[in-house]
This record gives sequence, structure tokens and C-alpha cells, in this order.
Amino acid sequence: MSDYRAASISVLKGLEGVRKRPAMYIGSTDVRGLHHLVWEVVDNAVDEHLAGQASVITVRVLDDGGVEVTDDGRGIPVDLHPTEKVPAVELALTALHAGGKFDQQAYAVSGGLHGVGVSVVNALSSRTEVEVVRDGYRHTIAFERGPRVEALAKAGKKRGSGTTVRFWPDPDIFETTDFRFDTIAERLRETALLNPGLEIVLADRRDGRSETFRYTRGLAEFVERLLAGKDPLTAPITIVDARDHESRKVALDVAFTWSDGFHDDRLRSYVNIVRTADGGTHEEGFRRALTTTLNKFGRDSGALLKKDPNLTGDDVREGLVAVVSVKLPDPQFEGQTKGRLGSTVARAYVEQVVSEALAAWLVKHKAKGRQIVKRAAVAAKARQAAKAARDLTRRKGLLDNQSAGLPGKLADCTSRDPSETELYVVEGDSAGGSSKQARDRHTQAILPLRGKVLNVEKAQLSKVLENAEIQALVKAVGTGVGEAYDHDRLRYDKIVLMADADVDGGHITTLLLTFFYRLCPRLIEKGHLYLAQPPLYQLRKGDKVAYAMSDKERDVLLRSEFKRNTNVEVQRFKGLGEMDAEQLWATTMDPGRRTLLRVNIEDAARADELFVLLMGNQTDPRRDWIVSNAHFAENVDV
Ligand code: 0RA
Repeated sequence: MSDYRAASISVLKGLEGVRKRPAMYIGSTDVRGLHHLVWEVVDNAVDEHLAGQASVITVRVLDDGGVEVTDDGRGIPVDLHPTEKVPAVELALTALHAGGKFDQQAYAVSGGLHGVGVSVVNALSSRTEVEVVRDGYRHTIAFERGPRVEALAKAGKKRGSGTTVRFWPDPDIFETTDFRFDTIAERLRETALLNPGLEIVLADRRDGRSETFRYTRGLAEFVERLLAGKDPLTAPITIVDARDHESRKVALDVAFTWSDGFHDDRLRSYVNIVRTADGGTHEEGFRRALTTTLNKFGRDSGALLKKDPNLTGDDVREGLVAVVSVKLPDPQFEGQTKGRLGSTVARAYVEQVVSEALAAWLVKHKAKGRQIVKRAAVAAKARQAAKAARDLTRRKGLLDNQSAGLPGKLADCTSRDPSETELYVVEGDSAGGSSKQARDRHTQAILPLRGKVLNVEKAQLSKVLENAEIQALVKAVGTGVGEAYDHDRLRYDKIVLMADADVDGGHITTLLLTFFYRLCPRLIEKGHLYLAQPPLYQLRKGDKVAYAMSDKERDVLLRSEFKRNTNVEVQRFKGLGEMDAEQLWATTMDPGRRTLLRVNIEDAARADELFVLLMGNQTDPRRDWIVSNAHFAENVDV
């Protein structure tokens, strides 16, 4: 047997192995695995771009189930491999792991996470065609389910250079062979964002759709897209570096900013253009750099006071929007899905470069820097409050629903059918009195909260939990809080917060919403928390009575309903306590006439932010204004 035949037999055994265990090579044979074939072929073309040789990549979804990827690179070599005695292009399509460029200095996508090589695509396709333009000719070769079926041949003269790979996924292997335009588009956009200047065209021959991705401003543009229209604290801070680090050729590209639009971080990282969904050493280096540099700047600039604790990684990451892209030869991946970078060289390298660059940026942008630090300090306070609250509930179990009977202050309803009952949580004793008279005793329960809870100024959430009034509230609601929360024990269908429409009312509402948001968010998510809407004015002329929720509504009524009337009596309710039972029933409690606002989780999240503002030590007059003018629930629900 000739060398050639021996070699080709062993090669084809390899591809048979791929067909026997496709998931080992591409993860799965579902729609994800199917698209993995496209990523594999595109990554090869991107490698050619990274080598500085290709500037346009075109991906066509064909109308007969195939996909075609073309690049304008050098073209896969067509000359005979010196020892294997087959054209290099044939070897690339048939030998496992033979797609690389054999250059240890180069960063190669195909040597990275996916790295299975285009031969795997061939093995899993019913047909694969490759066209190479180079040396003045167009060369063609074709394969079916692995083996070559058409030998490499010249198909006419052609100038320029490039590679086209066309493949039709094997329906015997894949559960579906239906490519999704949006899935491919999203991935190609990401690739284009990570490779400034590279043009990627996607064309769908099935319906004529097409899109071109080309970005020139680098990762800053990527961060702008991740912001999704939310306002950033700064224009993206960008860092670009390339050097020899510990005798390895490494490169780093970073862009980041912060936004109030996000609570956690939006950090994306890549190694050699491959996404590292589970982070790794490069992300660790980046985070360490942010934390240490911002702490140092915070101390030096006075943005962090002596008594303030150091910012933690979590604090600094709140609202962070960042893209970290490193390139290094031969990266090591870890974890179940190989989505985490393990190479230790990346940690020190990224930390060093980002620390230096961020420190230099802070010198030039002191005011912005202080804002960034202050923002993180607020996040730190919120985190401490939430942690203290969690610790407290765990330690004492005192907020557990089983721990005692119902609170004495609760005027419960008679119905035991939770689907028809409501709990009115009422601020103040006098309002508690009138609402008890006003209510429908069968379905409506009243829990008055005394003034003491109103002192939310400077109160930590943990202190709030020690408050007897709040404990009464938890017992009345019935579910328990935090880890002890049990939704099935909810005693009322609606929990209605009823507070005055003034600053104090704003404070108590903020406090209660924050309390529910942090300790029983499920109750909000399932739509059981409401805000009552007591009126601000009563308008009366003889028998004719109307109520207005706002100054604007009052003026409208005066111009319409009471238009021809003189001497209209306008009463302003300073608080719920000023309304008699009848008025309270007519305006705020009668299910047939009242307006209730259902609180959604975003409303509650905003209250949580305001609560942090309230907790702060600063005496900012704007703060009271914000709190009393905060409209927590917009959607009207009767
Ligand atoms: C090996 C060596 C060279 C280029 C390539 C592979 C190559 C592979 C792919 C895959 C898709 N497009 C591609 N373009 C090029 C370098 C050949 C030379 O030095 O001319």
C-alpha cells in the first residue's frame, strides 16, 4: 500500500469517529450544533483576517440548505504536502486538527475554543465544496461525508486570491438543518465589533435578506451597543495594548464605562475573538485592576472618606458595561464547556495594563473619577444593608410566619378565601381608624402602622426589620421573608399600601416598597402589591361632589363639571386622617370606584435606589423632592 493510501485511510477513520460522536466535536446535533458548523468555517476566515490577509468575509445562506463562506485572504494552499503527498487543501478538509497555520506566534481562533477544524464540518456535511483562488487559477475540490469525491482541479484562470467553503449539513446527523438568519447575524455582528475594519456580509438566498457589518471605532462601539440606549457615566474608556509579556506575544483591547441603567455588570470577555462565557484569568485581572485603582484614586482624591470601607469588586462592578478582548498564543481553556480562560499569564498582563491606563485616565478626568467612586460607594451601602437584613432574618427567624399568631393591631377580614381578600397597610392611627370604619369587613383587612416607622431617615434595612410594626406587617402578610418566603402562605390577594400624598407618605412608601423588593420580590412579581390613590382635593357645590388626585385634575374639574358654578367649595386633604370614613370609602377603598396602581418589579427597584439615597448621610433638599415626587407605579389597575 502506498504512503498516500495508508495516510488517507487513517484520516478517514478519524472523520468516521466524528460522525459517530458528533457531540464530542460540536457540542450537540441540535440547532446550536448546526450553527457551530458556520462558526467553525467563519473562524477560519477570521484567522486569515487576524493574519492581516483578509478584509471581507461573505456568508451566504443558500436556498437548498447549504451555507457558503467566502474570504479574500491568501487562499488555502493547494500545493502538495511534502510528506503526506496530498494537496494541503485536501488535508485541511480531511485531517482532524490540520487546519491551523502552524505558527506559534500567531493568534488563531481555530486553535482556540472551537478549534476542531474545518474537517469536522466536512465530516458532518453531506457535501462540502471548496474553491481556492490563488496563483492565477480557480481550484475546486469536493467531499461527501468526509471522503474526497472530486479531486483538486483547476477550473479556469482567475486573478486575486481567496477561499470559498460551501457545505450542506447532513440531515442524518442533525435534528434540524434550518439555519436562522438572526442567530447568524448576531454572531457575525459580534465578530465584526471585535475586529474593527473587517467587513462581514450576510446574505440569505432563501428570502433575499442581507446585512453588512463593519465597525471602525473598535470596542468603544461595542460598549455603546451594550448600553442599549441607556446613558453612560462616561464615554467608553478604551485601552489598546500589544507587547511581549514573559516572552509571549500578547495583545489587549478593552472598552468600558458605567451606567445607572444596569444593576449588575455587563462584562463580556474574549480570547482570540472567542467568547469566554465563564470568564477566567483575563476577567480576573481586569476586575482586580478596576478595584485596586479605584480604591487608590478614591482615597487620594478624598472621594472615599477615612470611615468608608474599601470598595469591593462587586461594588465597582455595579452598572459596569465592558468588553475585554485578549489575544495570546495557545490559550488554555477550562471548565465543563471550556468557556473559561485558565492561562495565568493573562491575569497579570491584563491587571498591569488596565491599572496603568486607568490611573492615567483618572489623572485627566478627576471629576468623572470621583463620580465613579461615589457611585460604587452607594452600591456598597445598599449591599451592606441587604446583607445585614439577610443575616438578621437568618439569625433570629423572628420574621418567620409560623413564629407567632396574628398581630393585635390587625383588623382582619372575615373571609378566609385569600383570592378575594385585601390588606390595607395604612400609615397613621387616625387614618387607621377611619379606614376601619370605611372598609368592607368581609374582604378588607386593615393594618395601621404607627409613626415610628416613618423615621426611615438614616435607618438601615436591618433596623427596619427589628421594628415591631414591620414585624406585624410580615405576620399579617403570612408568607415570611427572605429565605423563609413561602408564596402559598400569602393571606391576601392584594396588599395595598395607603399613605399620604406628601413627603412623609413618600418616605414610608419608599421604605415599604424597598422592604418588599428586597425581602419578598416574588410577591411583587406575582402582582400582589398595590398602591392606593387617595385624592388630594374634594370639590363640592350643594349635593354635587367630586374628587381630584392632583392639582391638574382639580383644575380640569373646575373648568368642566363645575364650570357654571360659583362658590365651589374646594377642600384639600392634608392627609388620609382628614377624610371621614365615607369619603375614604368613596375615593380610595370601594373596589367599584377606586383606582389602584399595581407595583411591578421595576417600580420597586426604583424605590430601592431611592431608599439608598435616603439612607445617605447627606442632607440634600433635592432628595426629599425626588422621593415625594417619585411615581412608583404607572400602570393603572382598577
Ligand atoms: C494555511 C496556510 C495559509 C493560509 C491558510 C491556511 C488559509 C486558510 C483558510 C481558511 C479559510 N480561509 C483561509 N485562508 C487561508 C497561508 C498560505 C500562504 O502563505 O500563502
